[in-house]
Amino acid sequence: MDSSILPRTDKRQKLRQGLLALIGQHPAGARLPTERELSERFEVARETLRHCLRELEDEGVLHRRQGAGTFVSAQPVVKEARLMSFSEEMRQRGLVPSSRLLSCTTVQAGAKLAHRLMVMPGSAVIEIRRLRLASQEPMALETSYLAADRVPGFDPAVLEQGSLYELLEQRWGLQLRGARQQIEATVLSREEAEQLGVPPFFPALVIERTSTSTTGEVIEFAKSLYRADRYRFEINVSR
Ligand code: 16G
Repeated sequence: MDSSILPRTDKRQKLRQGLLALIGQHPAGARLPTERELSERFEVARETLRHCLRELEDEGVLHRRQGAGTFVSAQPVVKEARLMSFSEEMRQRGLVPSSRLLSCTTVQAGAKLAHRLMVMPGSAVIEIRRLRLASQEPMALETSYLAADRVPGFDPAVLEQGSLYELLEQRWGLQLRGARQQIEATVLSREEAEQLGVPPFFPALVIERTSTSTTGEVIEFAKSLYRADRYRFEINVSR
């Protein structure tokens, strides 16, 4: 469909999504193409483009410097309270999710882990450590634990590219229904900071998530360390 015949709001929405996707491909501080180039690329009038850029500027996604251009801001990613995978969450924000598999081993559940996963102490648990990236930038270090007998034949190689939640669903039909989460502030160790590309003792958010399937089984216990400068947790509350 020719974008010029789209109703105005659809056109704006499409432009906004296109700009967010473009911004997601650039690191913080990168300069975006000029207004002329952007309006040609997205086939919109300069005024429509400016309006959208102003909105994104107000939201802290980008900033403009007089005479110098438009730059990508290091805005924290806002987390919503719907149970989402890292991949879904980043995509929703126009960022490209990816992972680096750091290790995958089978360990014996100690009392605490066994309690969390609702398995017998000493039973086999798969421990997966991943560096999670958003548009190539390190965002979180994530350790996931899965009871080995709930995921027979688990092959970590697929996680280099894909999503754990998708794998759980597609391979073993495990649908996640909800999770209990705990969030705490911390500082990163030297090693963690190095993996996340920040100085030692940099602040971070520790999020622990215990996820349950639609049949009531605990599927995953995960501990994620999110860079505090790139991630913000936000929930809506009502009374
Ligand atoms: C989120 C979950 C994590 C889960 C991952 C799956 C938190 C704190 N943690 O990062 O438990 O393993 O999503 O993401 O939200 P994936 O499907 O993209 O691999």
